[in-house]
Amino acid sequence: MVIKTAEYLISNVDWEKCPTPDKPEYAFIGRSNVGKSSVINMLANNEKLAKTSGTPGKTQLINHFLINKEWYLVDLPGYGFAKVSQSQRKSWERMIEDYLRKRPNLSNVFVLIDSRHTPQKLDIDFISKLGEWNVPFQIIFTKADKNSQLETSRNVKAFLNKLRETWQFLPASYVTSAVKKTGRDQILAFIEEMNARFQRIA
Ligand SMILES: Nc1nc2c(ncn2[C@@H]2O[C@H](COP(=O)(O)OP(=O)(O)OP(=O)(O)O)[C@@H](O)[C@H]2O)c(=O)[nH]1
Ligand SMILES: [Mg+2]
Repeated sequence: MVIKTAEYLISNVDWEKCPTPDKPEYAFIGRSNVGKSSVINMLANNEKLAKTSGTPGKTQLINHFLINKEWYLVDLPGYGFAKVSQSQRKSWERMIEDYLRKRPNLSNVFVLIDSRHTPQKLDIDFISKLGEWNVPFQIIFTKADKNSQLETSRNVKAFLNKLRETWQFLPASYVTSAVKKTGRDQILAFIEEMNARFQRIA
């Protein structure tokens, strides 16, 4: 898919104030600093679209971007960021849960996992929640350029094996590097397919 236009639309704390749900939507979630905003920029081919930062906790709201005037990319705050108050964490969790469970045009959630690490309980638990909530998702392994291919594939395998302990069928997964633009074409191909499906249903 060719990206012709990518524009920032709006930031919200409230799912009900998000743009009219008349277009297919793809949200990106994962631990703080895992690379959500960077993957969005890679897909949109625009380094400046979503704000990235070396300091975790950069993205704090539900941010909508309109791509090719046809579909939405959504940047979400990360989970597992230690340096926030208990009450702020609770309100983020509520905001994200409401958004994920109630947004009617959410075609898929991409859960981002840092490919440099062995499986983390926080990520596995979050994925279990998505299952409980019946939210469709796929997995994006990030920052593959930071490790050797061998190390990356070892971590990817370990993570998927961990998921197999509780999931009968595994979702699709992608290995990405925002720096090298690895995985971009595969993710965009999936989005294109889902967009076509959305048009048929609508
Ligand atoms: N080498 C490398 N660095 C990356 C990659 N993706 C992200 N980064 C770096 O990781 C840091 C965090 O990236 P962000 O995209 O801001 O992460 P985020 O998940 O949006 O973070 P929060 O909004 O704080 O939750 C930044 O310094 C990025 O430049 C990648 O594929 N390769
Ligand atoms: Mg971010």
